[in-house]
Amino acid sequence: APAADPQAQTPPVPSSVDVVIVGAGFSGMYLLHKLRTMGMSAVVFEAGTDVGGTWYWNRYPGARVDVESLAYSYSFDPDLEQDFEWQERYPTQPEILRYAQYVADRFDLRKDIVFRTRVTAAHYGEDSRTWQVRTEHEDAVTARFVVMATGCLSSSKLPEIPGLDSFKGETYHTAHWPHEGVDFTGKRVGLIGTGSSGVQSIPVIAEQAADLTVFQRTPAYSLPARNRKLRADEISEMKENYRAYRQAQKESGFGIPTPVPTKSALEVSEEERDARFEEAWESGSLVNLLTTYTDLALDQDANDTAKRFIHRKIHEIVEDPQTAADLCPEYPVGTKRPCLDTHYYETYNRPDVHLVNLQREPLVEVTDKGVRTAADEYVFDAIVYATGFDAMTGSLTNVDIRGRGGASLKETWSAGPRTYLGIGSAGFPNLFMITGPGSPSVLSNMIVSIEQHVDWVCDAIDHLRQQGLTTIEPSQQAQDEWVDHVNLIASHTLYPKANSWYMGANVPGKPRVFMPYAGGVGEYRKKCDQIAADGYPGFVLS
Ligand code: N01
Repeated sequence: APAADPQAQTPPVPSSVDVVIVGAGFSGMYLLHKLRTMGMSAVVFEAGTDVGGTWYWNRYPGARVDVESLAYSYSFDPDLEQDFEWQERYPTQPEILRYAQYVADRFDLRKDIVFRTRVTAAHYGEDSRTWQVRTEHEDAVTARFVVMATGCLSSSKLPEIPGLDSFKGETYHTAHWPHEGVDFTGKRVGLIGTGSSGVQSIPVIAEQAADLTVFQRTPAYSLPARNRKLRADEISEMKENYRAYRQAQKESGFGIPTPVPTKSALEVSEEERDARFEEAWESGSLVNLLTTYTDLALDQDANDTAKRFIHRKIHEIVEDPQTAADLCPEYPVGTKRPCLDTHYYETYNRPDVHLVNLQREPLVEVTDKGVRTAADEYVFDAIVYATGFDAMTGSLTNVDIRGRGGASLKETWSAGPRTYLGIGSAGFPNLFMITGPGSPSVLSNMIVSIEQHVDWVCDAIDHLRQQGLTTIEPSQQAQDEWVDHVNLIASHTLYPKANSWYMGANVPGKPRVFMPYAGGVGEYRKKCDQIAADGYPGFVLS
């Protein structure tokens, strides 16, 4: 069905509901649907004009997911997964947005979603045991529960250099791409940032622009996606086996079933290892590469074998030796989010594409004409910022959230996020986060982790209802132990060795804490399920 006009359907804001949901991405949409089936009232506030979250905002050229479509989709409704027809192995942003809109239509979600409305504050009243939620339009809603379904990568960031406003040409951020698209034909374009958004958009912008200059502070490890149209037989095979596949997703490490590695990268011959890496490279799957051996994420020497393999690939593809060397990362493979690309490295063989290594010539400022580095001034018609996000905490701490005693979440987290299970935080009763810091979240297939949190939160709310209770909140002790546990697991890995957004390293002044839970989706789910089955130890219920 064609997407309904969201504006026409935007409902009046109720004065009181059981649950306020912040965000109408995949988390908020499923949560709304599930709460309705439980007979609870809910309203969703969404800053955009339609559903889709990440896939609503990130419309830059070349935007795709890097988890396969048949796996990156809701599992909660067996009929939905039978009825939707995915087109590509790695669907484009428009295809995923269409899926979100299809789900919104199918479950009639929009009638409880208030679009164009950003939540600005949520304050807890200890006497009433309710939350007062306010929006940018001065709406005020009272709710028993608030769920931050705000996503891990929603709060975009620009480079911290002077002069951003002085540039006279066009500027774009990949996360706020104009809905009508951008025509770079005949233009000199500068692009800053070589994470997933940069790596995906660079080849597409290069095709169109007269000239493209890429400013790279840290190179990415990227694998060719080998994207293609899905074949009818693979779609029908998945649809026949979906229940078993979904179960395997839930038990897996990354929310994507893959064979569990059994060998160390260091116990096999170089030939055997290279053959395995080659197979992963050819497969076009990041998880295949990351799960080739048991110790890639744990041991520097093991990781170095993968690093050498990818460096060799880059040198084989990129003709100019200096450019190839500049594109080779030094941090361990996988410790910053690796990328999947379509012709990324090949793009640097074009005569009209230039790479500027900011480690040799740092950014100084944006000028009226373009970008100045320590070595040169570059003149552009357009600048694209592919400079990422204040990840995992930004969209939580940007809202004025106040819990017991008026304590602000932002201040409480000033030395790094503190949660129990990445679902709640001590001192903030009945406030839940979907895929919050301290949960597998960004180290997983997001939809698998989203569904798990939504189900867990709904079960907890239902438990309170059944027991005649009103509040649930992590105990300080359980939270402290969980934070220690999350840190301990991270400390056994190579993750802390990179300056990544997982560590908060991309935002100046942000505390350096490894934010996601690295113990795997399956293990994490078991812990959460056990806690629910045992009556929520570690949470205070009242
Ligand atoms: O953001 P990023 P992103 N001066 O933070 C550079 C998901 N995602 O939007 O690495 C100069 O990764 C920064 O340099 P450095 C995915 O989880 C998924 O690309 O900090 N450069 C980096 O190169 C991904 O990881 C998909 O040294 C500056 C880049 O900008 C996450 O979103 C697609 C700078 C930012 O890279 C974020 O990806 C897209 C400065 N001041 C996104 N500040 C898929 O599913 C930043 N940079 C495929």
